Amino acid sequence: MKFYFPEDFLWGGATAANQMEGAYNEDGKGLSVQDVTPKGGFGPITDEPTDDNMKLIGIDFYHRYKEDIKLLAEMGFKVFRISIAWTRIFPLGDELVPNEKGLQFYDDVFDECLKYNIEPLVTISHYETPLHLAKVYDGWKNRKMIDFYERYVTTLFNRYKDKVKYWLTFNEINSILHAPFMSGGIATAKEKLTKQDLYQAIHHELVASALATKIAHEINPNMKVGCMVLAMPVYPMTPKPEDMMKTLELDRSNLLFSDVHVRGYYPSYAKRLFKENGVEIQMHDGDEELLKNTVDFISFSYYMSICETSDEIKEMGAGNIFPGVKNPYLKASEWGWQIDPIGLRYVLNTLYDRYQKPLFIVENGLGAVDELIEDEQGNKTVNDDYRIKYLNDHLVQVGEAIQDGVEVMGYTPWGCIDLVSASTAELKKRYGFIYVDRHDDGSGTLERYRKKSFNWYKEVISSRGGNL
Ligand code: BGP
Repeated sequence: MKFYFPEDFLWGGATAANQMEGAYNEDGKGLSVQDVTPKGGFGPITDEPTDDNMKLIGIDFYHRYKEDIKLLAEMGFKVFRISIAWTRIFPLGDELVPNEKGLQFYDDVFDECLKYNIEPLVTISHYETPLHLAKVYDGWKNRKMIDFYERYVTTLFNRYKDKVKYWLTFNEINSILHAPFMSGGIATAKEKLTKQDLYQAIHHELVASALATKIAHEINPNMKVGCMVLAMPVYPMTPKPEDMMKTLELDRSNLLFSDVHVRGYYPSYAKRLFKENGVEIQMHDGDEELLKNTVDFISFSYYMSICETSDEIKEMGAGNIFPGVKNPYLKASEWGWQIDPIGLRYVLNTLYDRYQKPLFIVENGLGAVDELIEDEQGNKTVNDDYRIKYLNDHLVQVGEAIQDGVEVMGYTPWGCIDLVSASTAELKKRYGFIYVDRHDDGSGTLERYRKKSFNWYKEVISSRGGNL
């Protein structure tokens, strides 16, 4: 591609605390919903942490962050997306005084990033609701969560106002539709959760997100706050008008979240969606006013696209958090996620057409099984050409979208260093440029090794995508 990405393009990678930090009970950290879901976001819940939960040790980033950030700096990272574990700051979630050791840990991590001129991009809540809030309050179903979140974000913004410029309020906020416990700390079983309770919980999160944006801007007007949505373009299976309409409806069930974040009010189509599902949002005085605190940018994850049909479904495909009808024109990853680089250009264009706001691709990547081998010089590495191809093809489409006129702030592929999978809770499914020697049976040295893609990405960054 004869094209250079903008000089100020934020190249980097993305991670989340619960999938990499480990140290689940160190320095005053409380338990989060992740500590009792050893089989991943959709698996059964245990009474307390069990040894088979890979997230309890993760990749031990808590103790190895200096070594890891140094490697990311070597690749030329301009930005590093991490999340803060809510339970390091407020171990239970509803107490008044934060845990100083937890706050200090992130100070140290941010200082380490800034040492290499890497901007931290911080997700405030990434599938890590304090377990106490899930058990006692039923998570975001309860309006009290807005107060706990407000205290949490105010603590973060005050503490890190001079270190962190970019913030995301909730990871993949629309995932609550499909994974209410992992995403929203809602302990009520999914099957028993009424649409009324679900959309009320969503309303609480949307108000909390707007409140966070307001507080951030008051504390430091230079801080930029974004929403974070799981983006999955939906294509009609055929040009049948019925398919087109169903596609629009499925799309809107997700767009509702960005619509409220960007426009500052519920879209007109929500009326019918709520009516047909027997939903009546309980608004408090001031909610509508609060929602007007709209985000500075829109961030999203992109892994795949899906289809929709009005006919009987022939074949469903697997998917990121929610599955979709299979597209016969696409190949899939080993986990059945359909690979669609052009879909990324499509989603960038449609979101930009809709909102005219800067977009940030904060997740993208290929989950794959990697094999550690020794190269001719005797160095351990992984020949991950499949990953290079996936990322290269997607970045070409980002370049196309920029040339289409879309304002793209940056690109942080998921799991830039191997970490535990959110859906399967395994380390078998890897995304990184850096291999971590840890395996699902608990074995491994936790040593880090540069994969082939490490050098490829380093070159992409230094050439500003000129060689894609
Ligand atoms: C997104 C989550 C991440 C991450 C990613 C890959 O939904 O925001 O936390 O894990 O998907 O998914 P998985 O780990 O299931 O392969």
